[in-house]
Amino acid sequence: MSENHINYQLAHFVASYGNVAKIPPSTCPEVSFVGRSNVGKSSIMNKLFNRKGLVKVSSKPGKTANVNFFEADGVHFVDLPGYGYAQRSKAERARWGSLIGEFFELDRSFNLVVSLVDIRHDPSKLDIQMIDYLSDHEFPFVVALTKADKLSRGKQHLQRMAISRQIGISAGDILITSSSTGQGIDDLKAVIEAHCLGDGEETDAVAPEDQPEA
Ligand SMILES: Nc1nc2c(ncn2[C@@H]2O[C@H](COP(=O)(O)OP(=O)(O)O)[C@@H](O)[C@H]2O)c(=O)[nH]1
Ligand SMILES: [Mg+2]
Repeated sequence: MSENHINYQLAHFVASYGNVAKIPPSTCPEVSFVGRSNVGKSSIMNKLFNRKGLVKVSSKPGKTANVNFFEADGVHFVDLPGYGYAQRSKAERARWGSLIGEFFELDRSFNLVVSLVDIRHDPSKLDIQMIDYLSDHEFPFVVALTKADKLSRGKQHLQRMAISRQIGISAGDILITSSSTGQGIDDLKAVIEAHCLGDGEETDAVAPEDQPEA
């Protein structure tokens, strides 16, 4: 990994876990992807990696029930199971809840969580809950609206404003993306790189030498 860029060409599958307790401790920066089933998580990861079939894309929602780890150039990309698929049984929903809950309770390198929301619809109750959870627990996260190619440019910006109000995140902090056209993918890469590369210190953190003497 160079100082400023992740070489996504190096992307490869690492491992799949159905049980959070089996996930080994973080060994590098991690970017995880959350969102409802079918929102476009796998597609956006493939677009980042520029590899069509690396992350399985399903036309049938609700297929990813595992936590899947990919690696590119010393950064882990984590495909988390999707939520909110209506046809799911109560037991499957409960399994999702404990899997995601346990994952975010792990002591890991949560450099960035990418929270995906379909640009065409109002955020669901579960989208709002997910974003509130990330925000309340102070995870570094970015909201990326998916499938922007389905709307005109004008509608995209109107939807971003509407969604911004509903989730309580300023519109300027919400990315507009499309895995079909590549719109917003470079912006997403820039956010990922800002959170994963460099010396690992937050830009607004007080460096040890700047701290007042005790
Ligand atoms: N038009 C359009 N379709 C998309 C886009 N991203 C994903 N899809 C489609 O949405 C469906 C679900 O995508 P997938 O990546 O598997 O969603 P996941 O369940 O969140 O991983 C598939 O049929 C994709 O082809 C996009 O940016 N534009
Ligand atoms: Mg998927």
